[in-house]
Amino acid sequence: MKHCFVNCLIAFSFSSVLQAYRWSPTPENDARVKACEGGDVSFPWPIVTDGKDEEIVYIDWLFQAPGKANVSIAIYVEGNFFTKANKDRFTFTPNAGLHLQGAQTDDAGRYYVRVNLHDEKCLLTSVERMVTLSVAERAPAVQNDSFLVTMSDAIWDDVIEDWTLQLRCGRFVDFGHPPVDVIWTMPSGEVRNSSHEDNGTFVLSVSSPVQGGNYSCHLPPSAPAARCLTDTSPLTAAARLYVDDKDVRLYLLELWVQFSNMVRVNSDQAYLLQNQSRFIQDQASLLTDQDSRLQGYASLLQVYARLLQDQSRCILDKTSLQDEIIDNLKEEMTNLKLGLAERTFSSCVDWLAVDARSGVRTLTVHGEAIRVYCDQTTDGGGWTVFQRRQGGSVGSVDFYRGWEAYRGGFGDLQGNFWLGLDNLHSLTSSRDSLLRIDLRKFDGTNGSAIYTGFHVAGVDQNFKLNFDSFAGGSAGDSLSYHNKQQFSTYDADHDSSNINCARKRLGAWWYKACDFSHLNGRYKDSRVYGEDGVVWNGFDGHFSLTFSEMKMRPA
Ligand SMILES: *[C@@H]1O[C@H](CO)[C@@H](O)[C@H](O)[C@H]1NC(C)=O
Ligand SMILES: *[C@@H]1O[C@H](CO)[C@@H](O)[C@H](O)[C@H]1NC(C)=O
Ligand SMILES: *[C@@H]1O[C@H](CO)[C@@H](O)[C@H](O)[C@H]1NC(C)=O
Ligand SMILES: *[C@@H]1O[C@H](CO)[C@@H](O)[C@H](O)[C@H]1NC(C)=O
Ligand SMILES: *[C@@H]1O[C@H](CO)[C@@H](O)[C@H](O)[C@H]1NC(C)=O
Ligand SMILES: *[C@@H]1O[C@H](CO)[C@@H](O)[C@H](O)[C@H]1NC(C)=O
Ligand SMILES: *[C@@H]1O[C@H](CO)[C@@H](O)[C@H](O)[C@H]1NC(C)=O
Ligand SMILES: [Ca+2]
Repeated sequence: MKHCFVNCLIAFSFSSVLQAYRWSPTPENDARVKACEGGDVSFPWPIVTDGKDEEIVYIDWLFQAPGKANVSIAIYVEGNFFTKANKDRFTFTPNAGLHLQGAQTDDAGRYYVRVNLHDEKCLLTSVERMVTLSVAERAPAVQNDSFLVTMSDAIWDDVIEDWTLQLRCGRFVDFGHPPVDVIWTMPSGEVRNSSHEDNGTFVLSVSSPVQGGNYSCHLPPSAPAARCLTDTSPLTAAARLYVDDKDVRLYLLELWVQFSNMVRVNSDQAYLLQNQSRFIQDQASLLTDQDSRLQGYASLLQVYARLLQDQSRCILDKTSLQDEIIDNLKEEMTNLKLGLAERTFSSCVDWLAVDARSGVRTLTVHGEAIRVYCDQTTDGGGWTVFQRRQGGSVGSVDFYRGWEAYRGGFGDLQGNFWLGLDNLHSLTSSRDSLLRIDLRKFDGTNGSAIYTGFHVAGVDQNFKLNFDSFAGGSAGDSLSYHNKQQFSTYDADHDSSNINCARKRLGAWWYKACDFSHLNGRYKDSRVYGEDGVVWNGFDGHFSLTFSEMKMRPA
C-alpha cells in the first residue's frame, strides 16, 4: 500500500465509480445527530471495503462550526488515530467510527468524514459523508411533563386485517441520543417493551384476541431522553388508552377523535414561559418592596406569572388562552415601564430600595435632575455625597476656585468633587437632613462627625450653613464654629474677618474668622502641617487629611 500511496496519481473525486465499499446504514449522509451538553456522541461512520481491490489509505475528519470555515480535527492512518483538537475527547474505533465525549454547545456544527482509498488502479479516491450535530443545553429542573410532547396523533388505532392492533405512543421530545423507548403496561398489568419504533413513535403490536382494558405507555425516568434534563427532573409521563375487545375498530375511532382535540405543548415554549414567569415574579416582588404606587402592577404581574407557570406545566387546553396571557403580560410590562419612568428618586435613600450598590445616580429635586454619588455602604447607606477629597491622580482637582465654580459644582463624582451650592440648597431646602463627614488621617485612622438639621440657605443668603447640633462622631466637632456663616470664595468674601479668609487659606468654606475646619483646602500628598490644607482641627489639628467626604441623608 505504501509504495502505491507514494507513487500513484492522487485524484479526488466524489463520484461513485467505486462500488466496492459501503457505508454503514446509519447515520445517513446529511443526518442530524442530537446530543445534550456533557453527553457523548457517536458518529458511526465505518466504511467497509471488500479488502481486495481497494484499501483505506487514511480517514480524516473535518468540523465546520456554523458560519465558520472547515477545520481538520482528526486523522486515522495506518492504524493510528491522531486528533488535532480536543485530543482527549475524540476517539476512533475502526469499523465503528468517531466518538466524542462530553459534547459542548460549541461542538455543534457539521462533521465531515472523508475516507481516502485507493483502487486497484492505484487511484486515490475520496468519499465523504456529513452529519450535523446539535447540542442541547441542559434544561433546568422543571415540572413533570414539561418535556413530554403528546402529539394530536400520538395514540391512534391502526387496525389491520388480521386483527393485529398497533398502539402508538409518543412523540417524546428527543433531547438525547439515541431516542428513548417507552414502557407499555398492558390491561393485565404486564409490562412490555415497544415492538418497534417508527419515526420517533413507539409502536406496540398486539394480536387478537386483544386484551380489553386500559393500555398505557410511559417514559421511564431513567430514559436517555432525560439526559438533557437535570438530575432532579423525573421524566415520567403516561398516556392511556382503552381498548375494547368487543368492538376495537369503533372504539378506537372515537378515541382518535378525542386525542386529536388534545393540544400539543411545545417544550421550548414551556421552558420559555417558565423562565419568563420566574423573571416576572422576581421583578414583581422587587417592585412591591419599592413603591406602593407600583403595587397594583406588581400584583397583576404576579397573577399572570402564576398563570403562565400553570400553563407551562401542563398540556394547554387552548393555545388562545396562552396568547391572551402573553398579551396581558405585555400590556402590564408596558404599564410597569411607564410606572418606572414616572418614578422619581429624590434622595439616595430612594435609590437604596432599588439598587444597593454605591455609585452615580440621578435624583429629581424640585423638578430638576441632579447627578449625585450615592454612598450605600456607610452606616446603612442612603447618603448623598456632596464633597470628596482623596489621594492619587484624582487628588489633583483644584479646589481653589471662585464663586461661580462653587455655586455650580466641579470635579468628578467618582473622584474629587464639589456638588455645588445651588444643589446643596435644593437638596436640603424642603426637609431636615443629617450631615455626615467621613475623614481619614494619613495613618489610616478613620473619623466621622454627624450633625442634625442640616440646611444650606439659598444664594440670597450666600448659602449660609445651618444645622441644629453636633450629634457625635470620633472626629470631634469642628463645624459648630461655622454654623450660621455664609459661604466665601476668594472672589466673594462673606466671612466675618477683616481679611479675605479664602485667599489666606487658599480654599472656600463657611469661613468665620477664619476656621476650625477647612475641607476644601489644598490637597497634600502627606501629613503636612498648615492652615491651607484639608483640615479638621478636632481630628488631626492643622495636619492635612488624606480623605474627606461630606454627605447628607434625609432625617
Ligand atoms: C468542508 O469540507 C467538506 C469535506 O471536504 C466539503 O464538502 C465542504 O464543502 C467544505 N465546506 C466548506 C465551507 O469549505
Ligand atoms: C413529578 O411526579 C412525581 C410522581 O408523580 C412526583 O413524585 C414528583 O414530586 C413530581 N415532581 C414535580 C417537580 O412536580
Ligand atoms: C425491555 O428491553 C430491555 C432492554 O433491551 C430488556 O432488558 C428487558 O428485559 C425488556 N423487557 C421486556 C418485558 O421485554
Ligand atoms: C417523521 O415524523 C415527522 C414529524 O412528525 C414528520 O414530519 C415526517 O414526515 C415523518 N417521516 C416519515 C418518514 O414518516
Ligand atoms: C380505564 O381507565 C379509566 C380512567 O382512566 C377508568 O375509569 C376505567 O375504569 C379503566 N378501565 C379498566 C377496565 O381498568
Ligand atoms: C431567561 O430569562 C432571562 C431574563 O429575562 C433572560 O436573560 C434569559 O436569556 C432567558 N433564558 C432563556 C433560555 O430564554
Ligand atoms: C477606614 O475606612 C476605609 C474605608 O471604609 C477602610 O477601608 C479602612 O480599613 C478603615 N481604616 C481603619 C483603620 O479602620
Ligand atoms: Ca473678610
